[in-house]
Amino acid sequence: MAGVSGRLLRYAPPARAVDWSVLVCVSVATASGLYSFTVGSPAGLGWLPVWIHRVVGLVLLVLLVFKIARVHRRLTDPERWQRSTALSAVTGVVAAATLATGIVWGVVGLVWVAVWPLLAVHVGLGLSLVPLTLLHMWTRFRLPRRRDVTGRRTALKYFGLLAAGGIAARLGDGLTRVSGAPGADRRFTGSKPTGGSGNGSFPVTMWVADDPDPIRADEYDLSVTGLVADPRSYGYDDLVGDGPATSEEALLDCTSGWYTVEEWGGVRVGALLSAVGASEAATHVRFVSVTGYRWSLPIAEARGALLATHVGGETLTHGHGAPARLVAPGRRGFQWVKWVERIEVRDRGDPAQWVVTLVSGFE
Ligand SMILES: Nc1nc2c(c(=O)[nH]1)N[C@H]1C(S)=C(S)[C@@H](COP(=O)(O)O)O[C@H]1N2
Ligand SMILES: [Mo]
Repeated sequence: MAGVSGRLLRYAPPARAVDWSVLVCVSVATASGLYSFTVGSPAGLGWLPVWIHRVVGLVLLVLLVFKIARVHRRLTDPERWQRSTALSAVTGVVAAATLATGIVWGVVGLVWVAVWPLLAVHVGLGLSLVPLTLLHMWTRFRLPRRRDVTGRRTALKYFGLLAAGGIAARLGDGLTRVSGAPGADRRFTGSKPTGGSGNGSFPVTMWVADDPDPIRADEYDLSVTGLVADPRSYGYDDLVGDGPATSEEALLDCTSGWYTVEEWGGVRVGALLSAVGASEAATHVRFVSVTGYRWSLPIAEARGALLATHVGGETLTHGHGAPARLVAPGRRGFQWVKWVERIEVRDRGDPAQWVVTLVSGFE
């Protein structure tokens, strides 16, 4: 082992540079991972955050190998244990598990670990890695010195690291595609198809804590209010009549790592807004669930969205948001508000929605 780690370390940047690079990579990976949750379409630079996330993850893998090559004797030799060693070991294990779940996620099809999709496990591990890394650095704090970050050899090593990360990401892509591994049909977001159509073909997914009682169709009341000439409320039969007025194929992509393409039936939100006479001053439309969960869309986008009562020709089940849920093509699943009871026409966006979706269902 000593020989192997010695040889490996010849390619490593200086020790402190590796340590600080780990912190930078963990930060960039966390930011790009979280940011990628908000991206629904690869257009523009939509593909970029996920791509950065994968490259940084692979760089982190190499840094971690360098790091273990350097410190493994401190971990395996009881005489060298310090008070901070346990924390260091836990941080290392969580880092390895985060990388492993991320890589397995990329290569293998949709996998569940008990009730959690593997990607959710990866996200949980990754988020706990942030405080662990900070604490770990705190217990062993060393400022980087000038000679750790300058010099041609160090620059070359860094360039090599980044290039290796980019090439590994590319190679991994190519290999999964050529080998026909189940992971090959992922979207640019990383999400995998669930297959089939209708209520039974995709998982019932709550973002955090929502769990309302089923809403009876004959007690359902949808209000359309706000900056409108003529606020109205609709019963289930007003919305559906003899069947859904419109239908549209749209792709639901959940941040827990799956997607499904379904034929959604319902009412065009634009039709509802015309019926109430939305004001010229309106800029946004907010969709509010019985649980308080809510999301806003710019009004032009909202007009094209669907308030869906049906999926794959079937009446929506309670779990999927019956009597009616938002279908917002091009948006990520968490924005597709279920159990919608209020549509509010407004003249501003709603930054608080980012917090509300995390805490709704707790009261
Ligand atoms: N009110 C409410 N709407 C919600 C959620 C929720 O927890 N509460 N979960 C969202 C998430 S994270 C996703 S991916 C989709 C999932 O829809 P499904 O349960 O029909 O698969 O609904 C979204 N709408
Ligand atoms: Mo989701």
